[in-house]
Amino acid sequence: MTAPFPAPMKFGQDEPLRFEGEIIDLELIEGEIPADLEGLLTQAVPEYLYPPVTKTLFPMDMGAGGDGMVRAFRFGGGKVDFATKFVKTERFLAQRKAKRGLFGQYRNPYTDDPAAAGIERTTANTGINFHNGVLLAAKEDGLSYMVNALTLETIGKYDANGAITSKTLSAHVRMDPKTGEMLTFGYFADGIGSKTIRYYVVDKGGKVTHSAVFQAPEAFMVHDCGATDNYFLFPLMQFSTDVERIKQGGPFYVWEPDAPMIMGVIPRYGSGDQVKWLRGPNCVLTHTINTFEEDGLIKFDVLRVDGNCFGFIIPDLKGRGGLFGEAPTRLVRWTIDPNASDGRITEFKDYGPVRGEGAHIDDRWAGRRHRYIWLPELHQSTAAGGAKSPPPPPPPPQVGRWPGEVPAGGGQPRMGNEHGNSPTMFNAITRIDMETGERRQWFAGEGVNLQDPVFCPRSANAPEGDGYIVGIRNRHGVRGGELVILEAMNIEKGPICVINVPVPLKLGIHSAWLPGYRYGEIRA
Ligand code: V55
Ligand code: FE
Repeated sequence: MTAPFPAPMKFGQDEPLRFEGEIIDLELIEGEIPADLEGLLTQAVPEYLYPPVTKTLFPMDMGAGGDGMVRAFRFGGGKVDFATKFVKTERFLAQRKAKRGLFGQYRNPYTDDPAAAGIERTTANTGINFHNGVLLAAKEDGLSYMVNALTLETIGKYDANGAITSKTLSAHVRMDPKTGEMLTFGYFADGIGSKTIRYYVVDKGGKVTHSAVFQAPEAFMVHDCGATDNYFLFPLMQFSTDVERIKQGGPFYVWEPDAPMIMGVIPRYGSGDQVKWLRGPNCVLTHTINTFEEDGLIKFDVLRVDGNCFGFIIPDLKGRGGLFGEAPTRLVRWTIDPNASDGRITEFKDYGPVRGEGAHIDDRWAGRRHRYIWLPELHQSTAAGGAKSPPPPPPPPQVGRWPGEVPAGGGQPRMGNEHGNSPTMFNAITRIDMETGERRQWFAGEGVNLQDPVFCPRSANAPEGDGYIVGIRNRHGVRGGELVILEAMNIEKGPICVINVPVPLKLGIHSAWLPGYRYGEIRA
């Protein structure tokens, strides 16, 4: 039997489940599954096979440390099937064989059991992307794993037949819908805290056709990226690591509140000596929404956070964190001049305040001017201080040597928001028209959480935005979930279909949609 999971890891939606399985033909609760909704919704989900071997826990251990699972819903013919399977990483296989936990804190090999020495510890729990016929399940601290999109069986580690020499590969990549290329990179590419970035262009058939290596100005997190016809962009996020600190059991990342925004720009097929590091104001950029070029200038749509966007999982060294959605956040379109002589970024169009993260576009518009975005948000009435805001939970005990650390035996982790341990990150979704600024929102209701909903085009050639939004809805205190389907252009009308998923659906990370018209590309 497994050692017990630490008490703080067992709240509500976070409870360890550890099951693999499938449900054929889910039950309809309301409405009808549109006959033209055909494709595969996939999501990367952290789910510890065994509890981490650590006496203390950080919020990152709780939210981002688990073994990777791939969760999938396959739509077609007015029906939907469900499946969930662990990615069979080296780490997973070693623990399954040992029948116990071998790995310690989030991205911290110095806290592992001696029996874990030499075993690749990356979890494939963050990003999911489809390229060259396979799903790539990724965690940015190691190589990605290839997963069969039909069976969810793990194929093996992904290094493009040895062409990828980086030790790490990002969870966020960029796909070029025009060429079928995947543009990807690894940071900390030569080890934890290294400034080395390795950048790769992989063609439609899986061959690495270009690569570059260079040094970043700071050893910061490079969680996401951007691509246009002629450039690739590396926005640094102001979170730093320190090998000495993690050797002592400290948190992997801390926020650097005084560092400016730093954006790397390299010609798409450029060499390492052509990379430029442009500086912007003191703000943090979250996930890339889209990037494109006009008149030689790069447009970069992203949320701008004047504060710590990850305060709920990464405090600064003084322990200053923040609740989810607390730091002032605005939707902006930056203008970036890749030839700017002063190396500065100052200009942006401001679309106003938002309380969300992880917007999706119609992916067919990646890299060119798009009109619509769909942004998961925390509805104003339920936000901190809002009319329907429940009383905040008691403050977490300040124990341990490091900000955010709690004993594995008890106490309350510093994660989530005013709703406490089963975090409502999003309970609304907003469609924003980037031409007119118009916003339309659907509020999913009290006591629910929406997980990373994605856009699904109606057909290969449908106009931009013509299709559906599909997402998972959790209800606090209910050990099960639902799929909700909305008309993408009319989300304010609410779901046209609700589907019962009679098993708990713990909080996953990123989702992706593989349209049915691309099924022919799937490789076994
Ligand atoms: C994020 C998530 C991670 C991670 C680093 O979305 C950053 C932010 C789920 O893991 O390791
Ligand atoms: Fe991410």
